[in-house]
Amino acid sequence: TAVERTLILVKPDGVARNLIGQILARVEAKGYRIVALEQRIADADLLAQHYAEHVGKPFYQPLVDFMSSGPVVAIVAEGHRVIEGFRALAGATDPTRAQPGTIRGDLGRDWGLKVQQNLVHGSDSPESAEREIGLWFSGR
Ligand code: YYY
Ligand code: MG
Repeated sequence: TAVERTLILVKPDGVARNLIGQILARVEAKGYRIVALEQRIADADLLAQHYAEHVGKPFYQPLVDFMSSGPVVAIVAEGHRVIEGFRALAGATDPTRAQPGTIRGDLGRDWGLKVQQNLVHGSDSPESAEREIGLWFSGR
């Protein structure tokens, strides 16, 4: 298999709860290499591009409001099948339903906003990964 890269975000809830290190530790412990990392506050334009597939859905505006509510950590991780592998590490979208053993399943729960506070994002395909890495790390 070929080496892939994926975009991981530690979302504002993960940063606010001081879980950056625990999340990075799981990525590293799995054997993936961290090749870029930056903490920043995402603006509406970046988030509109990042979540283009969800524009118009009922959860879109609350999602973007949440994602711009505080800093996020953007990470590029590298490894064989890292796109699929990080999605497996992250667990299901709804942290209440995510399997224990996953990032969302172990560290996440419903805090009253249903599923948007689910700690991490991971690209879902090679095409998404390339597009998202370009958005978050343009010119690097
Ligand atoms: O890829 P993943 O993050 O697991 O889920 P997506 O279906 O791409 O949705 C992106 C993001 O939107 C999700 O992490 C939480 C939020 N969301 C939501 O608030 N309500 C939903 N019904 C579905 C998704
Ligand atoms: Mg997604």
